[in-house]
Amino acid sequence: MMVRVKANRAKAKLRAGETLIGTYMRHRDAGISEILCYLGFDFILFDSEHGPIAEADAENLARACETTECTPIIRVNTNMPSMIGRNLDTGMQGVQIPMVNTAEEARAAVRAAKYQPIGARGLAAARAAHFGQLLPFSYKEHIEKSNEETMVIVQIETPQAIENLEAIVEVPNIDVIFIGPTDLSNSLGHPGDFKHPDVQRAFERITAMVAKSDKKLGVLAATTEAVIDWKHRGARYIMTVFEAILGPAVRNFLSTVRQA
Ligand code: 3PY
Ligand code: MG
Repeated sequence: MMVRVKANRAKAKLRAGETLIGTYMRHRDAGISEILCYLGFDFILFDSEHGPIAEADAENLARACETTECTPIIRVNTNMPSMIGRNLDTGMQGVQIPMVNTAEEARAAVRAAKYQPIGARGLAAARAAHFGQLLPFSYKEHIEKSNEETMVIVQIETPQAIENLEAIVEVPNIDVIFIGPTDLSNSLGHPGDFKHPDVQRAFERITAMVAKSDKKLGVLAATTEAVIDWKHRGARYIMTVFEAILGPAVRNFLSTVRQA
């Protein structure tokens, strides 16, 4: 049978209670992403919030992930239906939305990412629907499978979001509540100081509230120690940064061979 909407392996693993290890990706080159998929990351978060990735890139980056079962997720720069729909149309299997501060904003993200009857995502025979070329083509099947497989991840990055978190975690059809530690520490007045007691208290509050809900906890963790720490604290969607892994490995390699 022809594969239509691709199964979202990351979503299946999350549902099974497993911990996902993914990487952040700001580069537009599909070859680098393809290599990261072969290396075994569960997902790649393609960034069009802080990186130059646009929709035309997203199509090729989704294709790169289709070489394996690695799940491609796009981080959009605004919580707008046109932005979210256009990016999901490329074949991305999830959308991550920065700075979600209220339950209404969380509901808006879901509405944009899901077709009716859950949401109001615009329908078209886009790349995500194989350009309508896999016959017999069925919008009904595309809608049902996309609604099942598409992940929605909302980022908690401000004190306002923490204040509203009890209501945000109640919003249906969100898979992951994601702590953005950089922006969160910044909005708390301690930019980059993740160890500051105010920041740690905020992390603990979010972690406890997500643990009581049916959502999974996500976070950015850039070092081996931070990934392990967050895994033990209950995070199930951990986004690392491949350059942070590559940097020490390359520096160590160069210093070893130069000294030999
Ligand atoms: C943050 O740390 O602010 C993030 O958005 C993580 O990607
Ligand atoms: Mg952020």
